[in-house]
Amino acid sequence: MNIHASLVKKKQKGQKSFAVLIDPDGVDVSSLEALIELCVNAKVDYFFAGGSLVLSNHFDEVIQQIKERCNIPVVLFPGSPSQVSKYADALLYLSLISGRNPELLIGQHVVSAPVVKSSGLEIVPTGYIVVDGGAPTTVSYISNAAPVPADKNDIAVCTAMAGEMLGMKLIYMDAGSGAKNPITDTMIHAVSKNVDVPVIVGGGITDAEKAYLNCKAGADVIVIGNAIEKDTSLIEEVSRAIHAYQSL
Ligand code: 1GP
Repeated sequence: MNIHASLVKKKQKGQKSFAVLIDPDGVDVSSLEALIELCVNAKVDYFFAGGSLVLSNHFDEVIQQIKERCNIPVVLFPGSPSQVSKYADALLYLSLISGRNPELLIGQHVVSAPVVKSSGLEIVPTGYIVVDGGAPTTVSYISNAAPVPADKNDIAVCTAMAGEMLGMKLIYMDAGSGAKNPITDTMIHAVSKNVDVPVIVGGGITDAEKAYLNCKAGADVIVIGNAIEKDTSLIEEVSRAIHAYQSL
């Protein structure tokens, strides 16, 4: 299955997707089975896997466990080149286009290119736009790059447009893991109406209503990590809200 093609097809049909973010470092391998079952029952569309820090070495193991237990595609959302696992289905090949740190725009890509290419994964070039979430997040600290100010919709729009014209196949707008303020609906709307590629939105989303409103504003994929780690009952509610949305 081609992940990018499926996202484009869903966008054409106005269907929205729900991605549950698993930080292989944050997840307890023994509790993974229950989490996977909840996601399967709730019809979660994708697992995203990755994190800003590498605190353990069970990245491959977590991906393998997911693949063995369900058919939900696993998409790598790597915080560093070490988070490449051949067991996943696809890799978001992120370039931090909102920042001016050459390492995250192209440097790390050069260093890891042979490994990424030989992984056999579907590689999806993704313009990664970090938006100020109201307090420093791990991604804003680690990236050593200023995020887009939360109220500067025009900067986010121009960044996304430039990313699309450079050939990026997805735009990922992220307020950062556990962001105090998620990205505003007005910014999501402004970006999504100015690019044709699917738009992924994440960072600080904690309830079904916000997920639904983000879809209404133009997000094609909603990503939630932290809130689910705290309360897994959200999976069902959020999934229902996202899938209930069907644009005209
Ligand atoms: C972070 O977009 C993701 O990169 C998800 O953020 O953990 O806050 O849901 P949360």
